[in-house]
Amino acid sequence: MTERSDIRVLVLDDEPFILRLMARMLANIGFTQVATCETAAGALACIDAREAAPHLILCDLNMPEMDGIEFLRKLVEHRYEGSVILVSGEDVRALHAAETLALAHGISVLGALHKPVAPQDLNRLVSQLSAPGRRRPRQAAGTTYGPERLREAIDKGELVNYYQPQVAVASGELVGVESLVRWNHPVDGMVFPDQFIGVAEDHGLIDDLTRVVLVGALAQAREWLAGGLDLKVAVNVSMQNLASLDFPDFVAAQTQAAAVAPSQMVLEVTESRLMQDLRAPLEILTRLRLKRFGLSIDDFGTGHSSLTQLRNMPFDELKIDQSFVHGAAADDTVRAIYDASLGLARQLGMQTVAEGVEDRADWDWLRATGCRLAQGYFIGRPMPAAQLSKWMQAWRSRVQSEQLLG
Ligand code: G
Ligand code: G
Ligand code: MN
Repeated sequence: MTERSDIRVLVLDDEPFILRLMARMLANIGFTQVATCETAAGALACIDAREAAPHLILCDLNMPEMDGIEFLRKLVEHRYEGSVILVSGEDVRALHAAETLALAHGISVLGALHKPVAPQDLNRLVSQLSAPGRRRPRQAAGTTYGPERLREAIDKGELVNYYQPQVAVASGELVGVESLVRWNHPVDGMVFPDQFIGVAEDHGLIDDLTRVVLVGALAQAREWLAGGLDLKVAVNVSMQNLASLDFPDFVAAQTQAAAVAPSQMVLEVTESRLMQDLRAPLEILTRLRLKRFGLSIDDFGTGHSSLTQLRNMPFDELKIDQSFVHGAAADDTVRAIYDASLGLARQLGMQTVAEGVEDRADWDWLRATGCRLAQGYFIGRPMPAAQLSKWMQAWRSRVQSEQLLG
């Protein structure tokens, strides 16, 4: 489906004036098969005419009778397989909420347009129709693995650490890495943590998993030190790890055995579910802090990584979640949350890391706002340790050639 003249478009809006306007705009950019509809019920009838069903629907949100939100749900019930663009005069946050909802429904949403619609914005969104790899909702785990198989993987050493660089925004220098575990599955290939961390947490395997990751990260830190690379190494710690009171002693003993300074290690904590009894996590984190380990509050602003945690737990680093970093420069809401998080960290004397730096605009935004560390695909993807020195060379030359330091 590459030619615009082959694409059946349906415009749904209760205003006949808007329908005429949008139809003309679509015709101007090459769409010849454009139908219009004043009611959601009428649009659903078009979808039910299977062979003539539209490939793309431009949908208004605010309509009498059935509104656009209800229409989105009906689209799923009517097994609509095409794409959707949301169009509304509502404020951008309402439009964004509707877009999120549509994605959660599994609908292929090309984006949202604010009224009055600018022709170039419409053109930009529809150009994704023929582009490969257009946005799809993030799928939940495809395969899930049973606890027995995961147990075996842990014991057999099938888990490997990948490392994602963290660089200083001011100097571009590599400061540290985050360890991100992968399962090198002999049959299925590379399995990502979303598909097994939850299983480990639910079946009492997370302590052993974290220990394997930590020991691997420490060995790697030692190897880098021996090669003259003094890097901070972060490890993700599940809140469930903070239920075993011997955790700090284990961490301290392993760190000492690897001849790594505690201050070189960072433990990133996310609270994925609410903890009832805070005594154990508080004891554990406070002891780790006293031993000079770095403690980072991960995914800040999401889930239960909240203000309450900031108040109670002795964190010395705040990682701004990627959803408040990527696109911050261009989105008022995202920017407000990013600014607030950064300000909070500063007032509390915490280090700041922004994750999810995906493009040059994100990078420039961090430079303008003075976040200390940056992590994300724009800088480097998670990689096996052996690739780090190659990446460092490439990054250094990019810093020069792309003038990343201004
Ligand atoms: O790269 P990525 O797909 O690796 O990681 C997905 C999620 O899995 C992230 O939320 C990350 O924090 C988590 N994760 C990655 N490695 C580990 C780990 O070793 N332990 C825990 N508890 N979570 C991890
Ligand atoms: O531990 P945490 O939940 O912060 O895990 C980081 C997750 O984000 C990992 O899954 C990692 O692979 C992923 N990630 C790292 N850099 C980027 C990025 O620039 N964009 C996006 N979307 N994800 C990233
Ligand atoms: Mn993390």
